[in-house]
Amino acid sequence: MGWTGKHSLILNREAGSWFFLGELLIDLPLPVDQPQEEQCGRCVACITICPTSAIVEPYVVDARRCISYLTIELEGAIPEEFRPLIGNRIYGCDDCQLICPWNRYGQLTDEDDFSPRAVLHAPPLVDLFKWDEAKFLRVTEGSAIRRIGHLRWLRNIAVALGNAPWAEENLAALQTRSGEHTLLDEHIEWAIAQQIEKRAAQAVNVQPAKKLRLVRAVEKGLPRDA
Ligand code: B12
Ligand code: SF4
Ligand code: SF4
Repeated sequence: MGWTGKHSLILNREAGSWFFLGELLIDLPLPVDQPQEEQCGRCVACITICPTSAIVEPYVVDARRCISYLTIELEGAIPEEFRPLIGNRIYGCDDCQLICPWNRYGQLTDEDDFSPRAVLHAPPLVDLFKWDEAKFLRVTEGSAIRRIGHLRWLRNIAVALGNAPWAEENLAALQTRSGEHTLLDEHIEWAIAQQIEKRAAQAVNVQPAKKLRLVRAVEKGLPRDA
């Protein structure tokens, strides 16, 4: 089927890593195929691009550092050291796959359910933060996002708002949800402090080098996903 890439995901020559792994239990005697050779070679792009240095050595991911774990699986507070590194990723992360040269060969599926939903395609964070639970459940019906629930959804957006460039509307949005839940409050307070700090410094939004490199790689190698 493929080989294990240094990011620990399975890579296939034709599909890269953009596929789901599934399992069928059947009683038909199928021919046994040959294992594929490792074809990462000397590339270490996934390791160096990872925003939180979660790929601690080739083929080894420290799940506790992975943004996918922090934004999807973790139920409690996101450790403070990772919050600034999460940027605006509010549900999972694909950076180690976006940088991978093998994903240039992946084809788009005809399955409509895998296409971005219009309402979730690059909406402003402040709009997402306004959704009440009923709207969150309605919009994410049939999507994996629904699994994290409204509270974790708001927690993640609060962190992203804290990481956003200074804007009065970001601060206002954060303040409107203050006092709703202790876990959310902890992240809102952190985010408000970030926003106020940026306002005070009148900071210019300097994009971190890793982010600029990833944007260049996606524009060149994966223009479809740019
Ligand atoms: C736990 C998990 C995570 C954790 C930990 C990931 C990690 N790298 O350790 C977290 C939350 C961090 C995570 C993140 C992501 N994940 Co994930 N995750 C899983 C999940 C649910 C279970 C994997 C697992 O640990 N199983 C338990 C172990 C014990 O079993 P195993 O891995 O199958 O290994 C067995 C055999 O393969 C074999 N084996 C494995 N290694 C070796 C080595 C030797 C020497 C031997 C002899 C045997 C052997 O023995 C093991 C025991 O039976 C799988 C889905 C699934 N059900 O498998 C998806 C899965 C691995 N994730 C997937 C994806 C896409 C992601 C993300 C990109 C999600 C995102 N967009 O945010 C990120 C990528 C992060 C990364 N670089 O790994 C895909 C990978 C697709 C692919 N092409 O490989 C999977 C397969 C889901 C799917 N069905 O498509 N994930
Ligand atoms: S999914 Fe993101 S945070 Fe997790 S290992 Fe890949 S690049 Fe790192
Ligand atoms: S980015 Fe490079 S090292 Fe990482 S999985 Fe892809 S080919 Fe392998």
